[in-house]
Amino acid sequence: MGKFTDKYFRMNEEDALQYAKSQLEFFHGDAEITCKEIGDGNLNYVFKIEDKKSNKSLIIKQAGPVARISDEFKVSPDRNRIESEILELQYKLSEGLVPKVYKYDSIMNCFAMEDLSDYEIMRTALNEHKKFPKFADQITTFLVNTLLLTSDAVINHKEKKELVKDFINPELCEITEDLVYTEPFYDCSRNELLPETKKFAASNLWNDKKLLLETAKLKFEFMTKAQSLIHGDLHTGSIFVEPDSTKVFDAEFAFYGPAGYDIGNVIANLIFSYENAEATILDKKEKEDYKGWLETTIVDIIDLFSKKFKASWKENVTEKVANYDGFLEYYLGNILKDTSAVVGLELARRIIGLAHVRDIVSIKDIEKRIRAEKICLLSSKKFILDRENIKSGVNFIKVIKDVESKF
Ligand code: SR1
Ligand code: MG
Repeated sequence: MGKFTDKYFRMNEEDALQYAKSQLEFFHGDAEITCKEIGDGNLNYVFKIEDKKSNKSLIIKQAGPVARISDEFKVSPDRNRIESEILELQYKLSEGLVPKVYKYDSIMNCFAMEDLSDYEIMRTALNEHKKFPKFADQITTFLVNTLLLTSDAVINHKEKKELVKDFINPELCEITEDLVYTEPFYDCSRNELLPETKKFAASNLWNDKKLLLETAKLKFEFMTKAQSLIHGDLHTGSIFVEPDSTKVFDAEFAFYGPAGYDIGNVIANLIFSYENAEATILDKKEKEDYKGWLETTIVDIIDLFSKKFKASWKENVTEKVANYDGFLEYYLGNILKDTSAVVGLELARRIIGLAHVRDIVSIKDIEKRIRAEKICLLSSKKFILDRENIKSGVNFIKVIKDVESKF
């Protein structure tokens, strides 16, 4: 029985190094490889294995039986299979806008993939106020291809149901159902928020019965709307960027859910960068310039998504009734409505709930941080309640600008 072929155990750096040597046909026999654990996410362990001699490197990602952030979350290591399989599928659908997977190992619950160390995590880069002019174009190609081409409008319905089965992901979905759709909307003991923000959340969100009813409807839609094979956690910490290139990773929350969930996550996390820029860039011109780029990016993502979605629909739809007059507009309109709602949910949960974002918590000036948090919370409410009317890029950005002008 081999060390890695018998029974699962959680690897340390030395184990991962041995694993790469003995289980992966990637490095030459004379390679001098090193290993470093570089994971900083909430759930997994990520090892970078490098051979300085040949300059070759790869990443091994291993899932543990509980979340890294807290033992409270018991999460099946099967998420590692889900992630490696969806990355392979998305690689084909999106023409390489995700890292290449080399091997999945169902015993060690790990997979080896392309090392993207030349890239930066997008959240970190945005908080350093860097611009990525091609991002809107690249991410909308990823979104349209992965969301439309996995839907009933395009693929055979029996094949689609097989995919629904393969990507059933109850534990990770439960995390989202709790952390995104439930806990931010009451005084939950797991929430973590500043006392002043808590008062604001209580009077503006927790006491608003109309808002609570909408969040209940949205939670049930998330649980029941098997529309597209979604990434499920598409925030800017799940995206690698280079000046000219974008790669989406960390897809372990993938399942068949509402398409708007992914688009909404991208937009909400750009709004966090926008509020980071508002609070931390002191020079007026520089601030206007950077916020201007983020505005354009948000507007372009919504409008380019709609444009590319319509074009791909005309080219790829196979379902007869989907071609009836008016159906495309109805279908896309619903995705945009869901997008707006998810922008609202993500804005609230990252301020109130357990999992925060560095864009906001790194704002050192406490008054500015509280202002940013209040802007996110009031905008959250608008994105949820007015979702029926928020359909174009300009509509999305107007919500933020209107709320910002009140503070
Ligand atoms: C327990 S996991 C907390 C959060 O981290 C992940 O990236 C997801 O966003 C999840 O909600
Ligand atoms: Mg993640």
